[in-house]
Amino acid sequence: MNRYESAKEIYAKYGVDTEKALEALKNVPISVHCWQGDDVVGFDSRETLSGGIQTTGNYPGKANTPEELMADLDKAFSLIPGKKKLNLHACYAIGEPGEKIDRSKIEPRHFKKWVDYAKERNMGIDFNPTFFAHPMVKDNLTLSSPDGDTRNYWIEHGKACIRISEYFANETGIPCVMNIWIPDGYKDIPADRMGPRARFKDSLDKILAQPYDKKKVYITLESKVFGIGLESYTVGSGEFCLSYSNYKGITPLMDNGHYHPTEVVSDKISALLLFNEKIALHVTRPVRWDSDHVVLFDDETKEIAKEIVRNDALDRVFIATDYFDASINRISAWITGVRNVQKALLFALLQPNGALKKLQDENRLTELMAISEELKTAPVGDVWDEFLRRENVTGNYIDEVLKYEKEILVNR
Ligand code: RNT
Ligand code: ZN
Repeated sequence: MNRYESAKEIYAKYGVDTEKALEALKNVPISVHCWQGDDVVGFDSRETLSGGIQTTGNYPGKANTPEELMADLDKAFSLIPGKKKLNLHACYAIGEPGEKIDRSKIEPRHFKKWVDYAKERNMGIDFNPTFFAHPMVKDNLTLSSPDGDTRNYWIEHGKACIRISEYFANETGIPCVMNIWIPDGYKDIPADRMGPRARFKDSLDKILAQPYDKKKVYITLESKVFGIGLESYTVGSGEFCLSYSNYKGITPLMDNGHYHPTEVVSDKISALLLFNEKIALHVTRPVRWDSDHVVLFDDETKEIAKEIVRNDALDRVFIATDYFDASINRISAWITGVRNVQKALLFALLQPNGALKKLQDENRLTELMAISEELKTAPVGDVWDEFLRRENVTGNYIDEVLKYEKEILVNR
């Protein structure tokens, strides 16, 4: 008997059907963030990263051109099983040679090459306006700035991004998730907390006045607790963003690096699912702070996956990765992180979720603990290997990545 057949039998004893789990996993799209490939630089303004986020490390081989980033994404995608979506930021606009791209006036044509790329690979595209690393960010503020010209510039950017998101959906035939995150905040204690939030609210209202097809574009709003250099006050806080999403009927997005260190997103998912048709996630790994480390197969990632699976919400949660590590091979970073999200989902799909719920409801908590612990060492790895085999993807990706590094990356 091979290892998969043996794992299948072991899981069957718990009442879990591994075939069903594999079938479900292969249909879950993971939106892969393009910005791991070039340390969140992009191709338009090419300013150093700002907005309270930072990449650290200078591992060789980062992508400098659209062609390089596409090639690197291809390498990563070839080593990631399952369904993928491409997650782009507006700063990855591609202009004509010599063209100076104005973010408030970006157009679908600036993303034509990305559309061709996605179509050739049968992928959908998700999108993000880029409200950072740009000369029009004034005093760390964008949509909440007291300066009307600054606000208007970024409102126009937001509206342009909705039009581009709709273009992505039309071209690929797959809905586009457009996520709004702004860095706005203050390093030190502000005198007015309401003013910036009121202006942010008004700016968002103006962006959302752009007509769009709600079946094609899902607009999400991402909250945050603090940024580097913006420690005391964040305009788009948890309460602001969740309230705003509900007020306008858009989708809340939770990034698991954006909460106080002992607060967990896994506990928030059920609450949001009760009040939102869809929710969105940025899966990352915060180490002591919002450090955006590569996602591992760790407890919180598994717990997030369990909450999605056991609440039967695989088609209600938009799952995207969001991290940027410049200290290791960036292609390996992509593969490791995305695979771990998928592996966590598989782990969750291999739990006897109904039976475990029943134990809780019958207050048989001793058994619940014992079985849950046993399941941690059940042969999930053998089922994962079977998934890779069926998807025609090698388990040992590091050899391929290092070969690519030697042949391509170090020569950049
Ligand atoms: C920043 C947010 C945001 C960014 C990306 C690049 O803290 O997490 O999602 O990481 O938009
Ligand atoms: Zn994020």
